[in-house]
Amino acid sequence: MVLRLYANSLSPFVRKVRVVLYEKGAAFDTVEIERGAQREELLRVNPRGEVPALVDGETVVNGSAAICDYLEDVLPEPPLLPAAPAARARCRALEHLADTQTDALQFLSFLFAVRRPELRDEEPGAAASLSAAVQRHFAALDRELDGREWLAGEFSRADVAHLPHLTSLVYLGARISSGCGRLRAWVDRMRRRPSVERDAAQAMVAWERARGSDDPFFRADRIHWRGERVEWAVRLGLAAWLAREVEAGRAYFSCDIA
Ligand SMILES: N[C@@H](CCC(=O)N[C@@H](CS)C(=O)NCC(=O)O)C(=O)O
Repeated sequence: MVLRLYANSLSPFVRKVRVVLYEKGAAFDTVEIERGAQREELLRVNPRGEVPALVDGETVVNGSAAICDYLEDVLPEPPLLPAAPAARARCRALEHLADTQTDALQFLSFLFAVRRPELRDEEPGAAASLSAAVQRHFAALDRELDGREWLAGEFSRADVAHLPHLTSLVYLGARISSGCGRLRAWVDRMRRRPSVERDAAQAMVAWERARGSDDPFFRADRIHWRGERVEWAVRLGLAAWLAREVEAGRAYFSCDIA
């Protein structure tokens, strides 16, 4: 049975799952959801309207962490979760950090740089606070790498989950300072992995396609908010702005329960 991945190559969560699939040498095909018009097709698989979604015969798995857990069960080699309980717990915690806080910082940076560039002038204080928060986050990740080559000791999902967010932040102009030498070296090590190289090339092609599209999946006039993304917007002083976005129908929230 060939696995089927519902994807958009710009999504860091899709990229996490795809790198895991490459690392495991899995056979899979991809349904690239890259036009807004394909949203209905995606909703039939994932009622949250989010990528990634994985279909394996009759089984549908949604959410990148659940998908990676499933892949770990059906394709245990090579393992991407450490075997020792302490390292395993650390790996899961760091993957969660990537999926929540690191994602939110990347999402808001993308908002300021690409989707709502006018915000840089309208909310200069928020833009500056965001840059400072990104630098603090880089420093925190650098500390996590103290005495370790990989975030959870051995190469694992904690590394895979962080990389797409971090390379996006760097692409958007965030600089990993020389004071964060361990993080810089980790990014270089990650980028040299064939799985990561292959995925990054696909993301760049998707980025060029999305920029030229008249109906991109990630639309500037209908932005997907949730959890820590909202929390960070509020922390940065964007609560009133976000309330106006909701009122104008430009903010979209996923829902598990109708
Ligand atoms: N918790 C989910 C998050 C997935 C997610 O947020 N996907 C975003 C792309 S990064 C999405 O599909 N958003 C729908 C939209 O923007 O319309 C996971 O880990 O897979």
